[in-house]
Amino acid sequence: MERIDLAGSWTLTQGAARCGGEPPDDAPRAGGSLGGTGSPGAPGGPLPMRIPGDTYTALIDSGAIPDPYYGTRELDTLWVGRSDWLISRSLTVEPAFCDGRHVFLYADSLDTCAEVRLNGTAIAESRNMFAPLRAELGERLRPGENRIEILFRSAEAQARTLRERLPYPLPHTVYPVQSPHRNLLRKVQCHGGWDWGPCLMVSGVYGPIYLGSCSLGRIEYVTTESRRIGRAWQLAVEVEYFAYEQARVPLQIAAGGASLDRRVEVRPGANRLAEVLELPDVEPWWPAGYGGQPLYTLSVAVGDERRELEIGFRTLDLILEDDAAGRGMSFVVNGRRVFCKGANWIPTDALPARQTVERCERLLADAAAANMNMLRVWGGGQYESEGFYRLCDRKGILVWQDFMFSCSTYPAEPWFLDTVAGEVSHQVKRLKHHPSLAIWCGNNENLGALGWFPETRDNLERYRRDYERLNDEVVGALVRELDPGRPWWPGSPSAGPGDYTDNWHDDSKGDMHYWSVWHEGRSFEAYYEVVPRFCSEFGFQSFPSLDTVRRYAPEDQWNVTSPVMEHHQRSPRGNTVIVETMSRYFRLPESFEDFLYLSQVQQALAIKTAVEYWRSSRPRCMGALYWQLNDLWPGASWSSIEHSGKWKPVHYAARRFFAPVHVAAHCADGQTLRVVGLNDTAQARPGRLHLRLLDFAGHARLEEEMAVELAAEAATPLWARAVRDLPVRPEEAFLAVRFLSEGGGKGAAAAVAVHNELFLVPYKRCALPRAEIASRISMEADEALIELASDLPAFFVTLDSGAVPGVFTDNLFALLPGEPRSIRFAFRAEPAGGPAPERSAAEAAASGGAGGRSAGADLLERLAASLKLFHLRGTYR
Ligand code: BMA
Repeated sequence: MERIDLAGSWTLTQGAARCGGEPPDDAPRAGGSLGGTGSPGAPGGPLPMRIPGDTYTALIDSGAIPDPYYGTRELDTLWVGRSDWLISRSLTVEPAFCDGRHVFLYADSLDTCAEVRLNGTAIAESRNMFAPLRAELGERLRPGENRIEILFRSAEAQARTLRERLPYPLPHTVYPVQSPHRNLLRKVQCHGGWDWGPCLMVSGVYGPIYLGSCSLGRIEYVTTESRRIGRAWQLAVEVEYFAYEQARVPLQIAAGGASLDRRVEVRPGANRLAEVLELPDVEPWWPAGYGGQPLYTLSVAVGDERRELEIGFRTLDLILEDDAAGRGMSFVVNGRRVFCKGANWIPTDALPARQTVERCERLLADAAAANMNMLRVWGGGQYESEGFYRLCDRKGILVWQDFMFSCSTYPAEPWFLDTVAGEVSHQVKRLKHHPSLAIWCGNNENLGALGWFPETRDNLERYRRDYERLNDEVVGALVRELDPGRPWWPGSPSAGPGDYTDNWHDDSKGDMHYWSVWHEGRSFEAYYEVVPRFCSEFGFQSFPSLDTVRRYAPEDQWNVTSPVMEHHQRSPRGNTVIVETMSRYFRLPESFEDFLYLSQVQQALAIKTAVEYWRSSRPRCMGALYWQLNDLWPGASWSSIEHSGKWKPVHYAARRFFAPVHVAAHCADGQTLRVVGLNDTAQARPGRLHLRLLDFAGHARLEEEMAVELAAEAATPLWARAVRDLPVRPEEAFLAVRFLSEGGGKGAAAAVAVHNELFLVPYKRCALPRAEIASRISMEADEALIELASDLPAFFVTLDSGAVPGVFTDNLFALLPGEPRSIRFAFRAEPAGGPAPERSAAEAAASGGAGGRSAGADLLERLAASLKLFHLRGTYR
């Protein structure tokens, strides 16, 4: 096949003018300091636009609208989503491209209500951004100059029209800034606003777009299924080949040292060419922490058409087993039960043009660095790019893949079911070969949503039937048909296939979304009241660090209840919950920056409490995915990584509480202190456990050291003591846990050194002394070395590098007298594609190079100038 790639420069025109519509009522106004930049209004003439790309980004790049992430400017740009937009370009076609050949247009991710014209003639329409468009062009493509145009009708306007045609209302969750009836569109649901994101109703093209020319036909999909037979593997390969004519063509398939070469008969239309290869000698693929990720190239050729895929070999089963507590839920890979540890993934940016490969790769590397082995691609976002899944394959990150439906009712009429069927079959065929893809899941919280709205509660049977039609009879049925070897899960949360009970508060079976801490305002101790079989969502919000706040709020807004800070908080009770929790556990800070920091400490404590307790309950609990890994704009949210890429303290904590070998401590019943060894590896870990009850002057009031063994793939109770038997009052001391295990042995395990602390009462009740922390910073190789020592116990010690991007070797730790710590800081550039940070000229100069000196000295100077150190205090004066 030959291609003319249509990526690159196009022009963008506001569609209203072109289509004879009226300009929108709320076209941009000139704004004040927080709002618009004083831009003159809707763009007059055509503007340049990069494809792949989106309308908002093109308008921002041309200066026609301000960056919507700053201040409250988002509100000044809502008109963009209410307009129609036309993109166009010319292209030159050589005669040989068309002569005697079959020509077509392919466009992936047309967002969303798109009409395509070639040389003024309508050639295709698309209404679903999750299914590609393939249009045969025939004579309409001519040698020489051609013009292609795509008109994007306002998705919001289309949704309103669809709403008017519905026989009965289809309610969806409502967010502070939102686009109504988004559930009627096959468009990324969170484009229309969410409880952590803006409403930016973008349109554009986000995937490949090209003209293809072929002599006989084209490969549309290559899918695989592998089966283990003893030590060998059987690889079933299916090639979907679209032929224009009947013919006999050569078919070649090769993978892992096996190959076949034969001639096959194809007929006009779609052909399924199915073959099986036997591979005697391939290494299995494992999730991270369980083994390597060997990948093999599969090459397929039909006629002169070729396709290559990277594939891996593993068995994966979802085991649902009845037991004393109900029914277990665990993933078993190559025969080993995997405790799934990770987070929920949302799109990397609200503006698709800013979703760069570099940012995706950085986030996945950071997930792996925090010992995650599973990410859930959440149903209110998008099926991710090919690069995302390929990286998950390479890093050993299992993917829990939702279909893109979330928190709403959805239509069950034929027009909707048809388009969803096309979407599901495309996505399944596109992604099925990835070894990282662990499970298909119908939707996010749609079953629960049946109980959220007066309309659904009053007519539950009707909406339940609609749910079943869409979710089970279309999505589920197609998954079972097209990918029978992979687990299908009806929704998240769910009690399991065929069970329509709401699983929100049931920890006996299925996956659970445990939101009582946060949405119901319960304390962290509520995590001890449940042992989910698999917790696919639980979370706690924090504010981002000051450097991120600076990127959206001017200094006169640096107070959490200021208009801009509230605008960047989309969870309706969000700030109230953060403040209430703070008053429950801590003495209140006085400065804005301490407030941001303490919000991050309590977020880390919440997630740590849950994960350590649930891991301690293995094998009853076999998965914990917190809400949420990343942010798509800067603001308050449940993320563990800020929009800029900076790790929040909870991400450092995750690296410890998700570590394959860890030691947890809790006092779940309020009476007994327990220490539990957590070991997900296949080898038992012997080591020395050192427990101390230290008072706040740093003196040991109880000290015990013992040899212990952490059993393989298990939680091992190591020590317990009744609180009433402790030699101190609970508010006078804290427990310091140290576990050391030497490396070596079978499988050459690495040495492990765990440190963990537990307070016995809320922090605010303890008389924390004023610790003095001495620090020294120097350069060692290309990293900064920060040496820290404290005269008294200091808690939740956190280093913040300000605007200097990079990662510390540890953070959010206790610093005890006589136990200095050396922390290293690895500098790294922010990945390409983020928004231009709003900073003052002086700050920009400080984050740029000073010139004339060694790069190391320059980096060190920048870090030393921005570095801040936080820790918990009894008083902030
Ligand atoms: C969930 C998710 C999201 C939401 C989050 C925080 O239940 O599925 O829809 O953003 O909680 O409220």
